[in-house]
Amino acid sequence: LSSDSCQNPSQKEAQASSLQVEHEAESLSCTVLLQSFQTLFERTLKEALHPLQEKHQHSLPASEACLPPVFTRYHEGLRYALLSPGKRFRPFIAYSVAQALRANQENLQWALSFGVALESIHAFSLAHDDLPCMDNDELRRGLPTLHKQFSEWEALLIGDTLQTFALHHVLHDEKIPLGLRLWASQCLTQAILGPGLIEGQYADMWFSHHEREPLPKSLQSLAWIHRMKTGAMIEASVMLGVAAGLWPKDIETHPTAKLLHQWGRCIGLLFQLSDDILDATHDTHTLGKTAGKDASQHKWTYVTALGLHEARAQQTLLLEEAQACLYTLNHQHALDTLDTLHELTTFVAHRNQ
Ligand code: GRG
Repeated sequence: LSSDSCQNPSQKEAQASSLQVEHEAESLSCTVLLQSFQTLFERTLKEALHPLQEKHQHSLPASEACLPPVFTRYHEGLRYALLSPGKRFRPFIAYSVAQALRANQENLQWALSFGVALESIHAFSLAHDDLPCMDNDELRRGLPTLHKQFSEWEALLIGDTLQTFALHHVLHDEKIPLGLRLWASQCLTQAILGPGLIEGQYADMWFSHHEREPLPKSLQSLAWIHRMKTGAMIEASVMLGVAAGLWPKDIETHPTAKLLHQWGRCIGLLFQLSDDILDATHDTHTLGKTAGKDASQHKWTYVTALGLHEARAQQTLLLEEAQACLYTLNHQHALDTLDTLHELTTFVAHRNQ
């Protein structure tokens, strides 16, 4: 019997509401940290695109006067996709993990550079996910989606660019040790191909196109799709933060890295589970993207499969599992710099956009 069962209902209620207050305070504190990170990161992200633009300017023969305006529009598209106001959550995870591992200023710069790559892959995935042949969405981050603002073929090519640019950025960052650049590139390709982002999206699309067929849909398969489609990039964000913080230690075998990876798995799944709940409970204006799409597009999500109540129960279980990883890191591995990661965990579960 858990100690819980010895409590009377009013004790339980009081405990639940004090936990809620604690969660709200942690979420709020994470929101403040995230905002100050965004200010720092926005400059890095803008600067990262410069070499790409310069490459085109310098490679064009002076006689080709008709080409510069073409590429001006292409670069506008890249900026629109990459710099539109997202939460920058994946770069924030990488940076916060590196900070929790007491990374110095140089290592934190590496984490920022990995953040550019993470955000670029993320922007590619959003641009392609919004296309008419996929989720067919018109609103993203409170703005017209990339293909609405530009066109379908432009959104496709800009998405392609952003995916390759992510790896280009990491591989060419000479401030990062070469071995770490290679490790980071492998980590990113694994998040995409792992199986990862693309297979997760493929399975998700398959089920939304075959919703009438009697397919064996277990909760385990749903968790797998969520883990691949959304979780893989969040796990990669954690591991890139670990690499920036621990390099040149062996990341594959380091006990702290293993526990942080486990935490990353939990928050990755939690992020998508919260997204399922937000889609069903919040309006389009708050989300900055079309609400209620999972039900209207027959998506297979925790909410459509289990109902809102059970989805919330699963959310609580995952939140506890994620926090348990951090407690172990703190108590068994004497890592005492985990406040932000605790706050970040609660934020993932209780975010409202
Ligand atoms: C097209 C290969 C390919 C993959 C698409 C990203 C994705 C896979 C699908 C998007 C569908 C979706 C909304 C999934 C929910 C989780 C998620 C990735 C939400 C968007 O991420 P946020 O909340 O967005 O971090 P911002 O705008 O803040 O960057």
